[in-house]
Amino acid sequence: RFEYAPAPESRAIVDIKSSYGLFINGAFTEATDGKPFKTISPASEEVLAEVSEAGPADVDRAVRAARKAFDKVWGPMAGRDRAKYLFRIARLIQERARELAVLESLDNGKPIRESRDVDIPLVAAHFFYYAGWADKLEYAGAGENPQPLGVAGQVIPWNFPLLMLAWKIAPALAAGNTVVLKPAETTPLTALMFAEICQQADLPPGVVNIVTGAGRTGQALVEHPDVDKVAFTGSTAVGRAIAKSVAGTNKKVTLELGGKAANIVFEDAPIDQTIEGIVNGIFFNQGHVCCAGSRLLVQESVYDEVLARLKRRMGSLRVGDPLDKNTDIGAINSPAQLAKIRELSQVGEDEGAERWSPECELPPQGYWFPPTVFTGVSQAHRIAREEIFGPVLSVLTFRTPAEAVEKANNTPFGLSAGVWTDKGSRILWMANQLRAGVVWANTFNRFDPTSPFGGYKESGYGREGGRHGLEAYLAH
Ligand code: TXE
Repeated sequence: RFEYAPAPESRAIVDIKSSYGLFINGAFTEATDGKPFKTISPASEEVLAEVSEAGPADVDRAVRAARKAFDKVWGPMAGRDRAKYLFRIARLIQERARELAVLESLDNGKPIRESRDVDIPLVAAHFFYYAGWADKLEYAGAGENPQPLGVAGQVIPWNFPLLMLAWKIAPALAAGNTVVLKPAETTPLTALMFAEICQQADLPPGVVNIVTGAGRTGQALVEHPDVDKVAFTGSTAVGRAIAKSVAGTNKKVTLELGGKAANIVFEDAPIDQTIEGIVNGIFFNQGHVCCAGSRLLVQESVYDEVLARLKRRMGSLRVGDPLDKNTDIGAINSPAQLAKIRELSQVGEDEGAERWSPECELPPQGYWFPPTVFTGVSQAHRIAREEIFGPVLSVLTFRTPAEAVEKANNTPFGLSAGVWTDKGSRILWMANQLRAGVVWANTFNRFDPTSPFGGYKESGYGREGGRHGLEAYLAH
């Protein structure tokens, strides 16, 4: 089927150390009160490295370092000087892009084509974009004399490890804050390589601190009394717990939580583009995407055609080695996530929906799930309501635009939606009716540092990206 097969990307280009400490005050240091843990490649189950777990005392050290850097160096620094560091970081990310892409694919399991062409270029773009803001905050609508908040405690998930770091760190630093960031326990390695990049860029010690560990470390960070701002991306359950734990304090909070986006196909949609958009919407990054188009709403008149073409396209998706440049769907990030995807898929069958996957051979080692579509799904089914966070699509139908809106909005979430139609007026009408932070028209999963991103309802609050993302780190 494939005439040209480029050689897989080589893992030899990245130098992974056998163990990593925490990055505090500009240096790597041993944890004083936590046990090391292992991070593995989900595609091979090979141990990649041992990583320190930060306990409360380590988190406290990191927050103190960030406070000192904020008071003495970064807060008082002129915006144009902060910009220089951010531009330097952005350029170093570009220089080390290939290493970062390979490391991201190894630790996360995502296809190299995505880490190389999407994740890492967007990471650099975020730093370039916010570098440009650092010396312009007094102007351009950011209010009069805006001030940084202080120390930001940031907790990120495993689905876009370095990109979520960039979404958090770039605006925080541009606005004059210092940060303590906790990457997810299954994907800490690119954050630690980013720490090396901070050293290479001569970033003043304490401006960026990386504390690795699991939920306990994250909790110690968000609950630390000297943290001024909490930024979290992850599950709705943990987001709720964080909101409760900071209630009654002066901490500012932004939460970016789950989603169950509707991808809505009208009968006049451009069909080839639409099929690609549906596939990209749910199978990009193994479906580990908070804004994934996991509910496909198809107008009844084109249902048969859309389904037949979608299945044919799914049959050509290649599942396998993340470092193979032909791979479309990589490994599921962890056994826990695989168990969740399997469980919800079983629930879908038990509730009476019809499950279909193309024939596809999965590698013997590692964590894998085939591209899957459920038809005959009703709105009450759990697979139409709960975030599966895997390569699993639920298909529903509608007859009228009003019915499409009603079904699309019938969810506790409100992060994103997609509309496929030839009619410009319908796009505008739908965008106004849909209760979602982002509405894509004739495209899906498109990200840009200039565009704000964030949710309605249980998808959280606050916006990241653009000027809005900067405001989340400023006081007036
Ligand atoms: O999330 P957690 P998990 C959804 C998705 C997925 C489900 C579970 O549906 O299947 O959540 O994923 C840290 N205080 N999303 O279990 O636990 C944790 O260490 C502070 C959607 O991985 O929320 C990690 O760094 N921090 C989502 C981060 O929170 C805590 C992306 C996210 O992990 C903590 C990820 C605590 N008490 C999962 N407990 C999206 N919006 O993109 C855990 N953490």
